[in-house]
Amino acid sequence: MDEKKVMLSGIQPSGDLHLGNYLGAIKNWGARAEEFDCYYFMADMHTITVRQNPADLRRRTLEQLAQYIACGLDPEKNTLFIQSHVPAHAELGWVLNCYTMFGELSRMTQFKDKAAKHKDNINGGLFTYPALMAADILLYQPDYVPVGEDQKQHCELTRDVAQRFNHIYGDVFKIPEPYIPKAGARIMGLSAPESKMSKSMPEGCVFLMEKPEDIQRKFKRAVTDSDTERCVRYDPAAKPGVSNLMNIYAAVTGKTMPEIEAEFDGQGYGKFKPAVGDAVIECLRPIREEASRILQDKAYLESVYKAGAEKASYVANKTLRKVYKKIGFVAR
Ligand code: ATP
Ligand code: LTN
Repeated sequence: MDEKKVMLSGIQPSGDLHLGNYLGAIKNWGARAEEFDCYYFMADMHTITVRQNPADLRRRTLEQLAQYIACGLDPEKNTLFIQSHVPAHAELGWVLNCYTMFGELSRMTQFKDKAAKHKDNINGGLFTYPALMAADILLYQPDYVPVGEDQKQHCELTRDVAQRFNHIYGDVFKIPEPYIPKAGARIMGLSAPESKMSKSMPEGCVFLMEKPEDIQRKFKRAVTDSDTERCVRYDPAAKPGVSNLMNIYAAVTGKTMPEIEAEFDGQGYGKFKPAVGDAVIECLRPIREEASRILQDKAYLESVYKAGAEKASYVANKTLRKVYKKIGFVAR
């Protein structure tokens, strides 16, 4: 059997996926399965470090799973599961809490940011979250953990905790490397092209499940630039709004910048903006339809996350048994 390198990533079901997430990241994930043995899980246990509405959390967890499948993560080729369905995460999470230092946790910038944002709910879980994340990762002995900038510090801590543990008990954990994915398109907000498209600015953000007419409305209202030229030309410094729309158009149609400039030569923005809207609608249509179909097929969705949890549990329990033995717990 060929030994593929293992890759693992967790995704918090705390918001709806948008065009920036898709073009910048998810679009490229399907192809990874050819090279790596990939695990992806919905990090529902992490999500409750911030207060959630239970119905929304349940809906988002399933919606997000359906959307990932619709975006090309094939459940036959990837292990897709829900974190809380694999109890080993909570179990190793507790153990690693006892090998993670108060000082280390105090230095995490995400804790400081979230504590400042949710002053009325600075709970223990928010503080010890990196120990659970270390458990998420180390259970699967992955070679790589794909992460964005904001999670690098947690990955470093994971490596430190794993090394500390290995130093005491011998080689139990593989030390994972952060994996910096090839940069996808960086998509800026339609209403404010100087900042990245983000769900915190919903007016300039196109969600994957949004209705075509709502998407078109957002594109028609997209901020273009106040220069007098009013032509479709790629120049991110002088024309950030138009260049962002061109980036989006290029990403969804595969056209090059000169091709796009030629296509809209002499036409101003009135034709260009709805054309980008139409192209995005057509790109997202199959994803939205497939995600809706999957969501309605409850039996299928259940079969995916059950099979995923079963496969994940097998791998995770093997590591957990080893850890329990090393630290002196009596075998069950
Ligand atoms: P936000 O909260 O700002 O909407 P997010 O929290 O949904 O963003 P992250 O969890 O930070 O997104 O990131 C998920 C993935 O999507 C990351 O790989 C990140 O690089 C990518 N991503 C997020 N927003 C964009 C964007 N506007 N353009 C390109 N890639 C993006
Ligand atoms: N903390 C991450 C989500 C996450 C994760 C993980 C990512 C939880 N466990 C394990 C990679 C590996 C976040 O907030 N984006």
